[in-house]
Amino acid sequence: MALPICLTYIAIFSLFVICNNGVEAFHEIYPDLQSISASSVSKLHRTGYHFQPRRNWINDPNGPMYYNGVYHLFYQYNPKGAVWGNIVWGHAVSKDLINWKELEPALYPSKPFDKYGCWSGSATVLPGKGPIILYTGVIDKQSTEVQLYAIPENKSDPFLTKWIKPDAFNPIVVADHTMNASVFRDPTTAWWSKDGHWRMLIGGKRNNRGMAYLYRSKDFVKWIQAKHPIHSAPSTGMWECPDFYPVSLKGTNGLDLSMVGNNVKHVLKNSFDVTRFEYYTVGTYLKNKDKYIPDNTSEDGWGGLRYDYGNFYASKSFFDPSKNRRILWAWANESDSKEDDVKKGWAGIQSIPRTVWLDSGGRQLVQWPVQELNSLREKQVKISNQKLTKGHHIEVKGITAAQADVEVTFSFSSLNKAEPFDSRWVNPQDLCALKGSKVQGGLGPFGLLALASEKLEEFTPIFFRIFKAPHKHVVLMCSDARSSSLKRELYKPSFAGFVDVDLANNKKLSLRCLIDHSVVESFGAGGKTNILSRVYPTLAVKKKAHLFVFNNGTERITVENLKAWSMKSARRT
Ligand code: DQQ
Repeated sequence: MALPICLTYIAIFSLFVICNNGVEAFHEIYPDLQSISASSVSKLHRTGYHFQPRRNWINDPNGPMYYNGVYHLFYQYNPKGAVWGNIVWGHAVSKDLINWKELEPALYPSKPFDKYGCWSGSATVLPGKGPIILYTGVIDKQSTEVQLYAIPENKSDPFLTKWIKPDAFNPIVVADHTMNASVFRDPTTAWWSKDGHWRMLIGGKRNNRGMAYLYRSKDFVKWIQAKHPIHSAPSTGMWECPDFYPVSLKGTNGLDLSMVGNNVKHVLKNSFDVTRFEYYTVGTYLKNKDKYIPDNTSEDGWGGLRYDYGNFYASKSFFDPSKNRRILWAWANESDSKEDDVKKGWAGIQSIPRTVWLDSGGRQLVQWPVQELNSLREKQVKISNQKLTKGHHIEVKGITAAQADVEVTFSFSSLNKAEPFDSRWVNPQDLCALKGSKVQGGLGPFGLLALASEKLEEFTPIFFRIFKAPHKHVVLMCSDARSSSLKRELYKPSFAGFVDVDLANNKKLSLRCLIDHSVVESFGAGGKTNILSRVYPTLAVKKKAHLFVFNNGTERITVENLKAWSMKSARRT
């Protein structure tokens, strides 16, 4: 992918440029709005089954964990308003990752070392000892960040409602004189090694080099910085919310963080503060050297792999020992304007928790909504073997199209009509903007029109388009918000990613879309390329929302099998 334009400008002109990708992932500071709570909360675009608190602002998922039969989700939360500020750790618990009970905030500024905010962090369950939270505290207005620990007041409380920040040893890590303490945050879950040490990472930057600093401890409270960061990369800016974990080369099971061995690779993900998109690599953890070396199968930087090519930031994963899986969460940030966030009294949601594993090719990850989500499926409709010629769309009738789950497999008999691929098309998002769903093609565009109004004044197309490059086919997947709403003051990007599939042997592409009022969360080719879009339709709302399948390419497409379900709302207490 090309360097974002704003970065190029910085490099060339050394100017200060605000690199805003348009999303509210930047949690800009609006002092006058931070503590204004809406008198009522607008329900119109609130989600039915994606997690969001009852009101106000939410951002990063924090410290997700499974402990004593209960899933815990903490999250960055403003208890007083619908913009970022007054940050505490909101807390919700669940038995199934879908139905949630909201509790009082677990961490809130109460000590000199977190007076200006309890920022992101992680939880580690210590065998025989229970969970410990590591998080970032902000100690002053200059945003000096220190790392802190907190423990449950009562480990037998099934919901771990109250947390204590012991004065002894806190802060457990502070930036040394060579570091910039205002870009030093977001400790990871710690892993244990046979040399008797716990290890964890903290995100940062040196000059413009993104850093994942490594720390070691024998007792979890006295931490020593390793000589080198576990990994760093030039020109990537501040690395927020690092996540580092093992993945199995065999099968889809997740692994506990401390797992090493022959059939294990590692993943390092960082959230790049400059554009608020995140990137990961698959690689090798040299534990004796305390180093992580990314494989050369993908770029280590701006052209790298992404979990999701849409509104998806500050993600965090955890190992679920009850089902031997690794689960990934992220903040699905806003595309609505801050004025409307304030009016509606809320902003931000969480993605659906996704199971994540290494693809059999070993080059990339695969993600899929946790199986528990299927418990919300109710009325089902099906379409089988339906031919779609150029310019046709067919309505999927009989479900609640504003709150639905759709799985579809498309097939085609030939690749001959694929359009030529221009090697200058390195940025999928630009290509999607150029070749949107209305631009007629050869093989594609075909896919779904979600949250569509009856006469298609509004719709969010999620679709594939296939190109022919000299030695391979290039598959583009788009989730294009440009026509999603008649409302103007919205962020409406043409999110897109390429899909690494071999179509020569299997002329099929599958798509799953989770549609939930103001979110369309899509999984292409079984979860190889994923895109979450936040959209705010004005006509295609509630019962007035429709769902269509479409083809706008000259090659005839077959909807081999489509299943769509109305989704019940998740229980929120
Ligand atoms: N959000 C937190 C920080 C983190 C950022 C503050 C990422 O700890 O770096 O709310 O969105």
